[in-house]
Amino acid sequence: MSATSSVTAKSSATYDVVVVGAGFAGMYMLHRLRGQGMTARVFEQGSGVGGTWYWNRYPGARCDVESMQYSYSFSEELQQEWDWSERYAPQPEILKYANHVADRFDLRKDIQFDTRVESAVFDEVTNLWSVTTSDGKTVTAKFVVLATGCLSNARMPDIKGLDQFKGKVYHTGHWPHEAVDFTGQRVAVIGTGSSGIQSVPVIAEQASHLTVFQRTANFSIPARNAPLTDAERKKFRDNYPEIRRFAREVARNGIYTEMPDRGALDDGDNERRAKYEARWQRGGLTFMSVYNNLGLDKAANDTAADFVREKIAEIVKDPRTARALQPNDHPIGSKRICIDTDYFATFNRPNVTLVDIKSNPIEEITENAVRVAGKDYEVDALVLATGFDAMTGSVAKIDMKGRGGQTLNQKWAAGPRTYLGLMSAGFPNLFVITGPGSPSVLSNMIVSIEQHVDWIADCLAYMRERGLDTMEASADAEDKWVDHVNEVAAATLYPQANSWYMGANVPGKPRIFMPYIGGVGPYRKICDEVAAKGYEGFVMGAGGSATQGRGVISRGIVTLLPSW
Ligand code: NA7
Repeated sequence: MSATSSVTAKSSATYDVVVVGAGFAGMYMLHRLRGQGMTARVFEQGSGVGGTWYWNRYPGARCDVESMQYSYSFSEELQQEWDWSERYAPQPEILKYANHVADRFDLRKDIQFDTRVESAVFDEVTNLWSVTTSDGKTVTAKFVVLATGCLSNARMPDIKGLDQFKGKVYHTGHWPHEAVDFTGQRVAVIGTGSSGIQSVPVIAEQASHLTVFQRTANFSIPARNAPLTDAERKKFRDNYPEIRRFAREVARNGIYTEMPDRGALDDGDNERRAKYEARWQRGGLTFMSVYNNLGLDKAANDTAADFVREKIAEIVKDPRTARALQPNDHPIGSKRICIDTDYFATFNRPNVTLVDIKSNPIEEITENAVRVAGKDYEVDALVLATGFDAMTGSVAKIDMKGRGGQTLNQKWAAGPRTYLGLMSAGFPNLFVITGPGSPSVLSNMIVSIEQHVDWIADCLAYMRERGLDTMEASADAEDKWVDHVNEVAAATLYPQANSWYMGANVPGKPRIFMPYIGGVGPYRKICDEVAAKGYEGFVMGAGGSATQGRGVISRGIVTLLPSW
């Protein structure tokens, strides 16, 4: 692959690769491509790097994976030198880290900010993609990599009257860059997913009154966030080789932690309770890995769910509010579990009210109030913590045309279809980072991002060495992979929840379990084996002739079930 041109002044520049998005995936992809001597252009809608962490600036926004693990591992110097201040990094610090990485690896010169990719069309004669951007220009590229993120398309709720509200309206996923001060204001938060649960305690401290509108009660575990000491940082740094290896190859979710060797019903009541209590005190996502069958066996899952429901009842003083906050319509963990700082205790404050909108949905938003069951809750500001059109939303906004003029939206009308979450048949030379069909949002995203970027970069090097210029998923391999993804999901409790994993939060979106739940370690092994077998299941070509990678993907991986 020659560096055909890296001219930026012309509107018809040709690159080896166009990367869409400058979040953690796009930045590392650019770094790897440059390292291989390829020309690349990154288009980013925001005015800065960071992706999800650029947009999600709401009060209390933090990562739910510990900072020492939610960080790049590709540079030893970077991971040794960067000082995370807290166990869970707050959003401003993650954004500072993203900017530091951009500076340190001199990434900005190949990133065009404030530019949306509007369309990408594959030319079957030249085997090039034409990529048109919001500044009206078109560039061509041999490859396109979608690094568009999984939680990047904030979803406005379809609530009657929203547009007539006279006060300020904020969406957690699209928060203003200037400081927002709710002091003395009456505030409504609509939505109690992770963003609502993180922002409610912080907003409650400022607002004169906060009303939380809850459609679905959510399970949340205390974060037990705290400043990191030098000794804690050193412990990670000294052991990074093993911690990173474990997260990549062994862990189900890309997080270094103990692997449970028994199920919840293998222990007696007292022992089980003691284990849950210990994890509750420790705090964080690893609550779900006390046992190896909480995601698989409803009776086992109920023991963990009951424990958390009891905790909520202990914390929340008003029994009616406590009951309303206890989730009872989905297994614990089947919606992404939240971690919080004082969320449930916030409902003991005199200035906080919970309104259950499950039984009585919001009727209307008026000029100054949210109306439920005929009652007006007057507010000065609305915070919509209503989530994202996850995993496919940002891809769907780009008009992608592959072979025969078929659009990706047409192909994915009944749900996303990919081979390994990396490519979709009929769309040659188009890669997706952490796409549907890969572990993605079920994992520590940075572990999954690095794996995909490395796989794609190695694949491009392989093609260059052999003079190959096209690659795409075969329809057969894709069908088998989609079946496998569904088969593995169906063996778990996950599809029982109306979650964004299922697309269930977006009216009209097909109900498909989108991420691959077979585990980060087993998934990596599959991807590596596919590459080792000459990119088995992919069709590669040079100058119009095509060859198919050997054989078809192996089946029976369903035995590699997750143990969260
Ligand atoms: P989530 O987890 O999708 O949460 C969105 C919340 O908003 C959830 O409680 C929804 O209730 C609620 N919602 C959505 N639409 C409406 C309408 N129309 N009316 C009332 N309530 C509504 O998004 P987050 O931003 O909190 O978190 C996303 C991920 O980011 C999270 O999992 C972490 O991985 C980080 P529902 O549950 O659909 O009944």
